[in-house]
Amino acid sequence: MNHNLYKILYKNFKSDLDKICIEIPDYKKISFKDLDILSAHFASFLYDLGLKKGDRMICQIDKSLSAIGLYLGCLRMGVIYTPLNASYTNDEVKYFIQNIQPKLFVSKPKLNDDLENICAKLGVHFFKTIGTSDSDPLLIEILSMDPLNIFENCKDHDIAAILFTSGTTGKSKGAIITHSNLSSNALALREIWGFTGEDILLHTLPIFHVHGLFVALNTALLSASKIIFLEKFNIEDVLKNLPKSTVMMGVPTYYNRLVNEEVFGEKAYKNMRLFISGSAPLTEKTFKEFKKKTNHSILERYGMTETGMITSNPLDGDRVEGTVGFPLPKIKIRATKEGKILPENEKGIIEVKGPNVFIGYWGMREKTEEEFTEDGFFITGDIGQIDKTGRLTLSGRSSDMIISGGYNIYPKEIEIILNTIEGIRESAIIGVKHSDLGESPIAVLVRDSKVSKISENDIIEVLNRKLSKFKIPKSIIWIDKLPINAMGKVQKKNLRIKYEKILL
Ligand code: MLC
Ligand code: AMP
Repeated sequence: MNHNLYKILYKNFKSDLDKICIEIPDYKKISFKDLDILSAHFASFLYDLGLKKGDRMICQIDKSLSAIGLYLGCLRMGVIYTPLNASYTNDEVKYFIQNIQPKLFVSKPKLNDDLENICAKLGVHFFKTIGTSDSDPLLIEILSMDPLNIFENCKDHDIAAILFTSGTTGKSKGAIITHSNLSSNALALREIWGFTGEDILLHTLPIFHVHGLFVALNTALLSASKIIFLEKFNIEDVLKNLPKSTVMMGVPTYYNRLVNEEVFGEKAYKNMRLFISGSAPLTEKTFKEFKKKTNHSILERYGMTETGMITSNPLDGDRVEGTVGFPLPKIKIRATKEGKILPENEKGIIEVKGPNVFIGYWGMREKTEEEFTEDGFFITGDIGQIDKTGRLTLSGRSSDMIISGGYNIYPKEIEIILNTIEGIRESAIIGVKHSDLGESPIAVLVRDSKVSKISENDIIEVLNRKLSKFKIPKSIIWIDKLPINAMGKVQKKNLRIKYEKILL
C-alpha cells in the first residue's frame, strides 16, 4: 500500500475537484483541481532538479499559494519538506542547513546575497528564490513545466518532513515526521472535530509550524473543506472573513485579540460552528470572556511538533476551561514521575504513544533515545494530570521554555549569546506574563564591573543580529547577583515570581 500523504489527501478530495479549495480574499480562488495541478508543477520542478525520495529541501518563504504548492509537491515526490520561520536570521538558518544538509534551499526573494553564499559554502546544490506574486519569475518557470502527476511510493515510516523545535541546550532538533504520522493525525482530527466538505476554515496561522501547516491544512484538505487563506492574523481581515467561515484555528493570542475587539459581534460569528485553540495555554479568563461574548466555548487541544495533536476537548460534550481534553483515537497518554506511572489526578510528566509520534531527531540518536521510554512512550516534558475520565489538565513544563504568541523560545539560546557580550557577567532569561502574547522573555543580567558599562541598546543590537525578532527580550533588568541554589543552579522560579507582572 502507498502511504504517500498527498495520495491520501487526493483520494479524499478527488470527488470535489471543481469545488473551491482555497480563497485568497480580493485576490483569487482556486479549485481542488487547480491545487492538484499546482502541486504537480512543483513536483516537476523538484524532479527537474534531480531531487528524489529522501532528499531534503529547506524553504524559508512567505505564506502563499506557491508555499502550499511546494509543500504538496514535496509530498508527491517523497522529498523531505523542511519549512523555516520566515523571520529566522542567517545565523539561525546556517545551523539548520548544517544539520540536515538539504539539496535545495528555497528562499523568499533575497534581500542580499548572504544566504546564497552560505548555501554555496555549505554544499547546498541548488538555491532558488520565490515570492508571493503571480508574476514571480520562478513561479512562471515552474508553471511552464509539464505537470508531473506523481504519487511516489511511500511506506508508512517514510519521512514526509523535518520540523525544527528548539532544544533545552540551545540547539534546535529536527523532528522527523513520517507520512503516516501526518495522515493518522489528520484522519483523527477530521473525525473528532467533525470536519466536512461543507466547512470553511479561516486560515490565518503561519505555515512553517505544525499548527498552520499540518493541523489546519492537512485536516481541511483531507475533508475537502474550503480554506480562506489570509497572509497573517490581522484583526481587520479576520473580522471581514469570519462571517464567511465555519471553523477557525488559532493560538490563544488570536482569541485574546478578538474578544477585546469592540466590533467583534454576532454578525462576525453567525456562521461559525467551531473555534479551536492550541500551541499555548488558553487562559480561563479568555475562555470565559469569549463564551460570555459569543456563546461559543473555544475548543482547546494540545500538541507538539514531535507528536502532532495529542489530546482535544470534545466537539460534543463538555469543553472544560483550563483542560486540554482527551487523547485522540489510537493515542495513549500517561503521567509519570521518576519513571513510575502515576495514578489518576497526580501531577507528573506527560508521556505519549501512538501512530502520531515522530521517529526521532535528525542526526541525534542519543537525544532521541533520551526522550523515549523503554516501552516506546515519548516524554513530552509537559507537566499535567489525568483524571479518572481520561481528561488531561496541563500545569506547566519541566523545562524553562517560554511560549510567546505561540512561538517557542528557549532561554539557553539567548543566554549563550548574552554571556559572550563584554560587560555582562551572568544572564538569566525568564518568561513573564504578557497580556497579548501570553508570555514574553525578559533578561535578568549581572554586570561585569571590570568592564565599562554596556548600554541596553548595544545588547539588543547584538541579539538582533543573531536571533529572530520574537526571541528578543522585552525588558532588561540589572541585579547584583542571580539567585542560585546549593548546586549552583540559577533559581529561575524565584526570578519568575519576582518579575511576573513587570510587563503587565
Ligand atoms: C511577531 N512578533 C512577535 C511574535 N510575532 N514577538 C513575540 N512573539 C510573537 N509570537 C514580533 C515581530 O518580530 C515584530 O517585531 C513585531 O512583533 C510585529 O510583527 P507582526 O508579525 O506584525 O506581529 P503580530 O501580527 O502581532 O504577530 C503576533 C502573532 C503571530 C501572535 C499574531 O506571532 C502568530 O501568528 N503566531 C502564531 C505562532 C504559531 O503558529 N505557533 C504554532 C507553533 S506549533 P518588530 O520588532 O519588527 O516590531 C505548536 C504545536 C501546537 O506549538 O500544539 O500547535
Ligand atoms: P512546539 O515545540 O512548538 O511544537 O510546542 C509544543 C508545546 O506547546 C507543548 O509541549 C506544550 O508545552 C505547548 N502547548 C501546545 N498546546 C498547548 C495547550 N493547549 N496548552 C498548553 N500548552 C500547549
